Amino acid sequence: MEKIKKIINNNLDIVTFFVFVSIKFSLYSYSLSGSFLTVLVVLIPTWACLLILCGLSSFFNTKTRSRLLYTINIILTVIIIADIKYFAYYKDIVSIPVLKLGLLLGKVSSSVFALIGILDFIYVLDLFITPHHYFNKIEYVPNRKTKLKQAFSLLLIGTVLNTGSVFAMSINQPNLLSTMYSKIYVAENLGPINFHTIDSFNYVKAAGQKDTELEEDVVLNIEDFFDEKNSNKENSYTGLYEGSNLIIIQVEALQEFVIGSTVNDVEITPNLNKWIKKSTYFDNYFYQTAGGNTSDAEFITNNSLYPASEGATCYIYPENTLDSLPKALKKKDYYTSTYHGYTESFWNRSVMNQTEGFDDFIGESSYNIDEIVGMGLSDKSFFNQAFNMIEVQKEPYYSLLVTLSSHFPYDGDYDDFNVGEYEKTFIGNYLKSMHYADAQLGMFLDKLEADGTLDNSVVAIYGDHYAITPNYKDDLIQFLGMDESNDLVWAELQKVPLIMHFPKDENVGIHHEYAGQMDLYPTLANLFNLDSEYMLGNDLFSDEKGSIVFRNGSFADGKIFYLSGLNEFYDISTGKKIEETEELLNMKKDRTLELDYSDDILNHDLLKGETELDN
Ligand code: GP9
Ligand code: MN
Repeated sequence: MEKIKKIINNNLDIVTFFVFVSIKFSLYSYSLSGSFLTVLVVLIPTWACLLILCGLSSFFNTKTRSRLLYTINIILTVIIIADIKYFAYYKDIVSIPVLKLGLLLGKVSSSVFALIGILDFIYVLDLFITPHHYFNKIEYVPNRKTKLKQAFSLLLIGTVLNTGSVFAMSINQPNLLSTMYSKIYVAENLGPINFHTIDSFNYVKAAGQKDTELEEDVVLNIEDFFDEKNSNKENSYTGLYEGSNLIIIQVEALQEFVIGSTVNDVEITPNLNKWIKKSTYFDNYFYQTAGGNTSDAEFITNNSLYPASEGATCYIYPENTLDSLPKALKKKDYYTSTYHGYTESFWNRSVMNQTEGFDDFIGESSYNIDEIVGMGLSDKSFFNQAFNMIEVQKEPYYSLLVTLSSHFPYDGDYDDFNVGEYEKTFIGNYLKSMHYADAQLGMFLDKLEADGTLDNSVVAIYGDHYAITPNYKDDLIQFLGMDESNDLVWAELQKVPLIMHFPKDENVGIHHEYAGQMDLYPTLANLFNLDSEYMLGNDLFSDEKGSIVFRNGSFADGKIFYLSGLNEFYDISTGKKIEETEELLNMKKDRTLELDYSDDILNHDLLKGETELDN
């Protein structure tokens, strides 16, 4: 007992620091998650980080060590309070891009500091009541060997524990740490030190690339590429809908195969099927998303650039300058807003939507969360509330709505839809989610039609990405009544529908060209007469034959399909593999060039000031 007391007395600064900062980290985690469970989960990484800090301080003499720990305590307290205040206001965590953007706009400091309240005093209390634990002279002067032993032991235990926690998260949620799709989850489960360290690491990694100058001849090549692409863009659709409103609906996990399909002779998507008959329908439209899933779909659609090859674009390039669809429409005096009934910070939307130039992002906190289906606010309630807001918007407007209820694993409380033998199966649940999403979409479109909005609006509806993961491939093949599946069949199944509805039901028809999400912006740019220049996709109404390149280097043009993972070419009409010819090899080189250009644009922020490429 005496011995323990002595150890505590000799290390009073370390013990005080450890105990109080642990409490602060637990409160931090609770403030973000509202759950006691995460408070337990965060304990190990918290202790681990604090042991590392105590270990590092222990290399110094006791006086310096104490002062160092007190200073670190102050810094951590400031970070914690800033994070919590920012979270209370923006439902997001302070990350470097958030901070830079926030300070730039002069928004963060004023709004966040206005939120500081009496409860925050808890976080600074120990700094006032325990300074003597740090500043009173600690008699203990360990010899060099004891000092080093203590420092190394603390450091070692801390490092092992921390690596274990970070590793466990990377196993449970494979892409989370590289894509950071939910910064809050990382912060509340790994604590503020780990979160800010990982965030800084990701930031420095991306910034390192951005600051390097791109060789002049590459910039010239990119310029030539766009010059060529932008020549002769006009066609009979140019400017047809200039000045109309634009409503884009991105539907969660809507794959093409459900369109027109039935279960027990009942249509899965009766509403979309009905609207397709009154619209232009693209039935060979592929998603082109990568690690950023939904957010990639939003990014590709609004920018016609490829998403990042690794990680999530919205997290790696949130500070880039973009030549986006909302910005181009703003030049024509449009009011631009995006609607999504989920946490604002998810996929870094609160930052990325500003970067893309949307006037407003109507996120979760703007809705009455009166009904939950699946991952959050039900599509039904979402559409109803968004409708009321859209109705009173200043015209002309561009509104992007991103749905949520049909999110994986499709186990929401969807309305009854008899899926017969597929009841309680993954496929069956997915079909129910689609039937539900379709009903809500139908209701929304009917309302827009009834009140005359559709008379002067273009509406585009598409799916964001795959719904059926490869482990359910056989179930899907069986549902579709196909005998066998090969890699081409699977690649061909990665389609999402694109429906474009025009005033007075104009332009009805089905287009079979191969196309993808990158093509929507150039199509709209032509229809609305926008002066956007740096789009890598193609106008869907141009006479050129369709083609699509995927982020992983696969590509297709309606005749051949190249699968980059296998380095194999397929003839789409026969479904058979074909030998690589000189022509195909050249095609491969050409196509991948586009991917490089897109990466160059993002990595070197070439659209900054929209001048660098022009020079
Ligand atoms: C959440 C939603 C889901 O906001 O967009 O994203 P996902 O998991 O599909 O990428
Ligand atoms: Mn999604």
